[in-house]
Amino acid sequence: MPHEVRHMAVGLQSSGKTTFAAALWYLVSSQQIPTSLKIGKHSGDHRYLETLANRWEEGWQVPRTKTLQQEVITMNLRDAADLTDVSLQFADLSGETFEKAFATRFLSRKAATAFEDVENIMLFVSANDPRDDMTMIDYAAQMDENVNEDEVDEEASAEAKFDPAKTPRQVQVVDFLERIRQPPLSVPIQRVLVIVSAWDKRPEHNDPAQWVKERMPLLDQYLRNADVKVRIYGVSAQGGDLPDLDNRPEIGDDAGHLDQKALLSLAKASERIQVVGYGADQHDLTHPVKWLSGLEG
Ligand SMILES: Nc1nc2c(ncn2[C@@H]2O[C@H](COP(=O)(O)OP(=O)(O)O)[C@@H](O)[C@H]2O)c(=O)[nH]1
Ligand SMILES: [Mg+2]
Repeated sequence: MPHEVRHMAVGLQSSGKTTFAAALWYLVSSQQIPTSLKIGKHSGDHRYLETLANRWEEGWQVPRTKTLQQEVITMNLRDAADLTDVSLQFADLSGETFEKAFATRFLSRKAATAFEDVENIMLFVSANDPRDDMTMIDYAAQMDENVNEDEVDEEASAEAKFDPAKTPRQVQVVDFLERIRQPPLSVPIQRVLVIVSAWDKRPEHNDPAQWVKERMPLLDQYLRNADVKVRIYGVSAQGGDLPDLDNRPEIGDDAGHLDQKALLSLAKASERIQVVGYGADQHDLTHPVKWLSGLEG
């Protein structure tokens, strides 16, 4: 009997989820190169995924305009040998619902329902994000010139209101993971798959686990002690920097075009994809998903 496992892919805005979904859909539907998991049973409406995959194939960023965005993406994959169906859902953590939940400790029933029957979590963070967990004092210590104490506006900082959106990303992400594992949601997570996206922006060392340790030490500590199985992959789903079709740069302005030409010149678009970690084939985005599904030895 085939059985089904359900995963939820989560991450703050711009952490690379939609691009991953577009590249994954292209990869499994084009079947240009062998993959660990195959395209799954047909269910639901795939038009949105097809739009994304077409945009991706043509060498543009995935659509970011509101009218071209869908809140939740679902796709089905399949492990042929095991007869296991894998259902993968993608959801944005920021935006109204989750940002509010972080500050108010209140989550809407609709948002909570999305996590029913979810087994494992795929968490996106981006190697392209600048650090956001420093304060002015941290910065001052890094600057060559000393900051004049008199110039620090004590009153302004005392009056500043708490803005949940300014909470460092790793704090929001750790809080989110812990919150869904605890009652009342009590999602019985056994595996967490961390995808460090935009891995083409990686540091010299090419070690995704090391990147998390250096750049998101709180998340790193949490995962080490959370009593879940963890894997950290580096993924470049785009292969490099691409322009945005809905916000096209002026003709002659080369910014944003940087890697488009080189990426489009590859014979198979699937070969733009780069996956790093745990012996995954270079372009096999399904390798981490197979592990998340408990289908790897
Ligand atoms: N350089 C590079 N940029 C990427 C990659 N994947 C995504 N991005 C960029 O990161 C930004 C956010 O990606 P998106 O998939 O929309 O993130 P989402 O909000 O989590 O769905 C976009 O500007 C993408 O073009 C990648 O592999 N390499
Ligand atoms: Mg998105």
